[in-house]
Amino acid sequence: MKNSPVLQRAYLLLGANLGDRQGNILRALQLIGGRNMIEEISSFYETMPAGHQDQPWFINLACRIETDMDPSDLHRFVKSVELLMGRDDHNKGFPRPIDIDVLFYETASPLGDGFRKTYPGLGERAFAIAPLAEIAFGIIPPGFTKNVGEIAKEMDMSGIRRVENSLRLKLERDIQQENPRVPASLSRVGVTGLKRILRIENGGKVSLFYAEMDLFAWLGPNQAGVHMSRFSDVLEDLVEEITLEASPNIETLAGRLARKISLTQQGGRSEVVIRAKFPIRKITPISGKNVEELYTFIGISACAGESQRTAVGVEVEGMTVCPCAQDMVRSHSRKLLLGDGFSEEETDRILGLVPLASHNQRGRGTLLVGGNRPLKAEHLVHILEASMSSETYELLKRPDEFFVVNKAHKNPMFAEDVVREVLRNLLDMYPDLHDDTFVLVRQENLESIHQHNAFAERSGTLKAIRSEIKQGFSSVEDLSLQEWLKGGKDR
Ligand code: PH2
Ligand code: MG
Repeated sequence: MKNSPVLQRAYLLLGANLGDRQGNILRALQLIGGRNMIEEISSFYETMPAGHQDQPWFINLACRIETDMDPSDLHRFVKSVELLMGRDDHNKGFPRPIDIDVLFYETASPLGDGFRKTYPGLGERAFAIAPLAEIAFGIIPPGFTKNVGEIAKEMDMSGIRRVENSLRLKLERDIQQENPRVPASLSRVGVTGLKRILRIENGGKVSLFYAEMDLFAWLGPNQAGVHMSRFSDVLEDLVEEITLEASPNIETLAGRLARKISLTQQGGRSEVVIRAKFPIRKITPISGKNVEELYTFIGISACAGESQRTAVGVEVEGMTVCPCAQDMVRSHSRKLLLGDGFSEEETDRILGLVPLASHNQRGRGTLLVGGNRPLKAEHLVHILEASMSSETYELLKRPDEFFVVNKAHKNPMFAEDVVREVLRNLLDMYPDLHDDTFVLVRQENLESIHQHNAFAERSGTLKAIRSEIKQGFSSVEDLSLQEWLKGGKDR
């Protein structure tokens, strides 16, 4: 196929009056889109057959494509789609599962007049002009002096009906509003793993981020499902908001979504969790290379009527070295050194100088902070990284690798140690965080000598955590994230 070096805009008309007419047109669009960019499509139109009247009504639809094919190639291509869809070309002018016509090319081409021809009879065919007017209102087809909109206005449209909400079914009853067979309320109902691209605005600049989100509502004992028509409306609205409107950060976005869900569920409880990937620039420790690492930022918000609670957090991977294995290595080395004739004093000096082996692993840390004082997720990343045996890097030159291994082995930590270190670092770096602030710290070490992971977690208010760390009081309070989210009074 000889392809034009420039992309051309062309308009096509699709028609079907046999079989699943809309289905056939959608299938044809799929096939056309496999070789061309489909830029816009019209609604479906149900149209009276022109020409032979004794055949079923057609469904017609117009589309604009961007193509690198010249008119004769495009013509051959659309015929091949028709054949692929099972059309036999013997009974021209009679019922067919699909018919595709190239109406005209929009742009004048440097490649000659071949591009400036219009489908014969376009000016008399209401079934083509009606859908075309939707997507090419102001365009003057080659050979015409009026634009498509003007042609449409002067045309008899009596045999043309736009298909309304063609793919929607009218619900006879709202099944979700009926009483459930078992009248138990459900704590959380909704969708999980919804994938979206977020727009985050920072300093006037909008950036795109990949995110996954979970959206929930509480369900009363007399409701079979979340108010379904409304909940799907919510989700559609949410999608709009998420994909089109920029937010300053993900916790603000989570807060907005939670409020919206709650409103549409008559002020009932809602919860939104967003996990998005954000890049942060780092510099490798020795070679000083600029690298970009991906971190997971977390925004969580729960709403019930007027009350709302929102938390921001991060999930960060770093490295931990096992203190207890290192201790055994130290004892073993001590025995070897003493056995080889080194004195007690020399042995202690040596063991204090040289790095000691242990097993090490990737540690996955989570830090969530909830309350009225917004912290920046970027900062929480550094608190977590600073609280493990060593941070890790996606790209490491040899000397950097040594630095990381050596640093980690000088700083062995259990999962429990990491959680406590994070708490202390957070309190030290943000001394003026309010006592009501909620904190969750979790560390999961992906053990290299086991198949299982080591786990540690603390959640609660800073008031309780402070009183333990600063005053040595053992706290009875141990508040889970879910409990904290539910108890929201502050907005
Ligand atoms: N196509 C024809 C003949 N008649 N009538 C309607 N309503 N729609 C068509 O697409 C159509 C037609 C020849 O291709
Ligand atoms: Mg035709």
